[in-house]
Amino acid sequence: MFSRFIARLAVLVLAATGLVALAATPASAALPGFHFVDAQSELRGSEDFKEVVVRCDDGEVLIGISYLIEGWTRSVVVDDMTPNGSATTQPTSAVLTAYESDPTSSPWSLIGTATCVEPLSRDVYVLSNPSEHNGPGDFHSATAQCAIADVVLGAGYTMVGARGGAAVDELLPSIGAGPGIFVAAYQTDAFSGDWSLTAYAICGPPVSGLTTERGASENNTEDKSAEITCTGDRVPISAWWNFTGSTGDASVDDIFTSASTSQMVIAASGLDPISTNWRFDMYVRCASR
Ligand SMILES: [Ca+2]
Ligand SMILES: [Ca+2]
Ligand SMILES: [Ca+2]
Repeated sequence: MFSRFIARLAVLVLAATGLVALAATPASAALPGFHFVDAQSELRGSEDFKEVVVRCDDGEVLIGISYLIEGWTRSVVVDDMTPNGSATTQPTSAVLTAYESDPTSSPWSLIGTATCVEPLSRDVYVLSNPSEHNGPGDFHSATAQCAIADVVLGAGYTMVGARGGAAVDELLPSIGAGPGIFVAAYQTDAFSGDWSLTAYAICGPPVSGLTTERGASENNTEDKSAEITCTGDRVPISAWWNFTGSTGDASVDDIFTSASTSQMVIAASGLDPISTNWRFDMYVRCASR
């Protein structure tokens, strides 16, 4: 009698545990529903400006932004990769724009990619901050910080007034107090007008397996790429870079994302011929799927 009772109790407990586990599965998964969404600019000719909006599916949250310039890349710069969302609204889409840094008659287009997941254990939010110095100048930089208990999942930036005249030299996790994003841009060719740069940090709760992996490209005068593979069951959610030696003469053409290979590739090219060696460091945010 007693043993039958225990056995029955055990079955009931198992059943209850099973129900709890089933109900908890979406929230406890590291990155529930993780996938990439791509969208291509409608304009794909030689127009000097392209824009594309990339949206996560209904009910999903955006945690990372990347892009690919298709076609002619040597004189194209991505001017904006701006998430929507705010300190109180979860991001769900991003606007990407690109300009020709020098006129070309070659066709090109812009493909934006969003890293999308189902809602995490706490809300994802976006904090932004403009550069301290907005106006003329060769160089602008900006930092956006997340709350100390949270982590940076992704990043974005917006330039105003450069219109192809400036390229992002660094977009990487900030070094300093708390999690954040640092972005810096140089003029590609000197211009006298006012321009500004704003940093966006896509912030959220710590997710399991989260690391920042680091790699580096070769150091030479050629166009180049570098790749980082996330280890184990982990996937890349965002990729960042830091050029050395190019000071606005090189820019990132592509941030390839591949969920199947867990790899991210960054490809960069000279906007104008560069006669001295240049390179970039690469950073990828990896997290358990
Ligand atoms: Ca053109
Ligand atoms: Ca812009
Ligand atoms: Ca140029």
